[in-house]
Amino acid sequence: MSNKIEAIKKEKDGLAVKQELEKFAAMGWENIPEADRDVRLKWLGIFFRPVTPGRFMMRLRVPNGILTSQQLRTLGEIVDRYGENGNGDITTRQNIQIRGLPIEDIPEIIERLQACGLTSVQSGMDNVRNLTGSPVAGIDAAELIDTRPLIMKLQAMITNNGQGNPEFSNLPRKFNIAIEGGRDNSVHAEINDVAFVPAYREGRLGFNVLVGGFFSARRCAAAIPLDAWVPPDDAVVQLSRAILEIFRDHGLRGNRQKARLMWLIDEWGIEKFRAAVAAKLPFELLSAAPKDEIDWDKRDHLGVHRQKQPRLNYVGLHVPVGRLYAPDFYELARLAQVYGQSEVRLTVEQNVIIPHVPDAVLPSLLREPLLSRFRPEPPPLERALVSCTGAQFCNFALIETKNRALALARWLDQQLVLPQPVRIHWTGCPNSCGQPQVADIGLMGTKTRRNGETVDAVDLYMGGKVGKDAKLGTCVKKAIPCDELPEVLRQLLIEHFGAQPISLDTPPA
Ligand code: SRM
Ligand code: SF4
Repeated sequence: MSNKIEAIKKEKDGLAVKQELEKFAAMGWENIPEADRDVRLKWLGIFFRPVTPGRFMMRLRVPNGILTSQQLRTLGEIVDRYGENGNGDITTRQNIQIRGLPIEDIPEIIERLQACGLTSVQSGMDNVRNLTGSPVAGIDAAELIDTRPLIMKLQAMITNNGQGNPEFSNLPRKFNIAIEGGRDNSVHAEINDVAFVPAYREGRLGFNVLVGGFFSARRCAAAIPLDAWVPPDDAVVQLSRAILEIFRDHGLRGNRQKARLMWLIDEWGIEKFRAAVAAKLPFELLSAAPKDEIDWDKRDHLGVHRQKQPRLNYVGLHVPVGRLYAPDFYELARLAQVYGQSEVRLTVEQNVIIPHVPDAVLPSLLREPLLSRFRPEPPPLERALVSCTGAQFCNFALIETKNRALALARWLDQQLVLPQPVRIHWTGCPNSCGQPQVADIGLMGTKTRRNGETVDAVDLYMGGKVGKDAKLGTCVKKAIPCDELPEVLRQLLIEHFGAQPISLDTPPA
């Protein structure tokens, strides 16, 4: 049995469009054959957006979420050209997407990105997605393993040094990999197809391995132990390669709803799967360490924190729902250059960290005008807000998310005093890009009927736990009309999260 996407891939590999990009740019978006425009271009990270036809989105790869000031400036310059159509988002995979790009300009954009060490290759469709790692790798005082060199090696292997890797250009479906090096599971290991979490085995520090975590409209599953431990070296790359080869060669391809890794593990059983992985490795695959080292609650990395390096700090800035415009890219680049070492980190909460800020200049950084918008200490609900793209740009969306999420969080922050941040995640449809299942309160877009009319609504998720003993939340109430949400959430926060009411203003429209 096959499906439309498998047929498209069989006819011509996704990566083949690399050679045709100049031709597509010359012919204009209306004339590009549909399968190339809507599907295969995603192998280069180029997404046709039916909501804004002619204005493409580009999804980059930002391994471990690390960007330089030069890269930020280049991204700013690229989106700047497109006026009000140009913007960018920090994604839930610690990554950047930029928008508003006409196809005519994309070959030149790719050259500019390459010149500053960025690639968008194989960031969409049936490829390995952005590799997530601890956002404070190398600077976290309590770090166990620095994930940066491992992630860079893995990125080089998977993308063939950013040039595109035909070995992994035809997976049955998307594939997510995360490497955690700290104690707080900052990468959401449990929702990745493969995740490495720090663990001591017989006194040696390495990683226990989890497999099969994923979200889809059909099913959500937390990753399960592979019963494997690897040292923090090339073994991580070799094991990832072995799992990818097995997924590529044996993963289910008939029904795209059942093509993620966990479905293969279900069909084979974890023992057979493990044996197949072990048989591919040039070393003996050891059994898992008895326990992992994830023993902290998840940090959000906002505010000022001391680094492991003396007299240096990292400063986490809250970027409301991850949205960046050209001046924001420029200003972040400047702040990182003036106050740090020309580097920023992105987080899966869609925020940004400026590392390496010396004690002496910290007060001046905290007085910078950008920090009144990208605040180090925002109010508790806005602080922990995450939202997927939603209807503004995503054609799968059943509702608008980012603007609505922000307006509601801001209103609730004015209404209530919260004893601690409450993590609210919005996602515009059941694909769950905004990860409502990891949130304290998850909101998934849907439609409902009220008085004979179809209205925007959300399904309410609760019980998601992150960090130590992470657990997926579940749907507790279906189809709450969005205009009833202010009051519903207000009550929920009072009843379940210790919120105290402070005023009785009118809810946002
Ligand atoms: Fe996603 C498809 C946006 C993280 C599960 N996701 C899409 C598309 C490409 C659909 C489309 O073509 O319009 C969305 C692009 C909209 C746009 O214009 O921005 C989209 N996904 C996103 C981002 C940008 C959400 C965000 O605002 O941050 C995230 C980009 C991550 C990245 O940098 O690579 C994003 N998507 C996720 C995650 C979260 C994660 O990885 O931790 C998930 C759930 C985890 C998982 O995949 O297991 C996720 N996206 C999906 C799915 C369901 C996959 C499945 O197996 O069924 C789809 C639909 C699909 O692939 O068919 C999807
Ligand atoms: Fe689009 Fe749905 Fe993903 Fe949101 S969850 S970005 S609406 S596909």
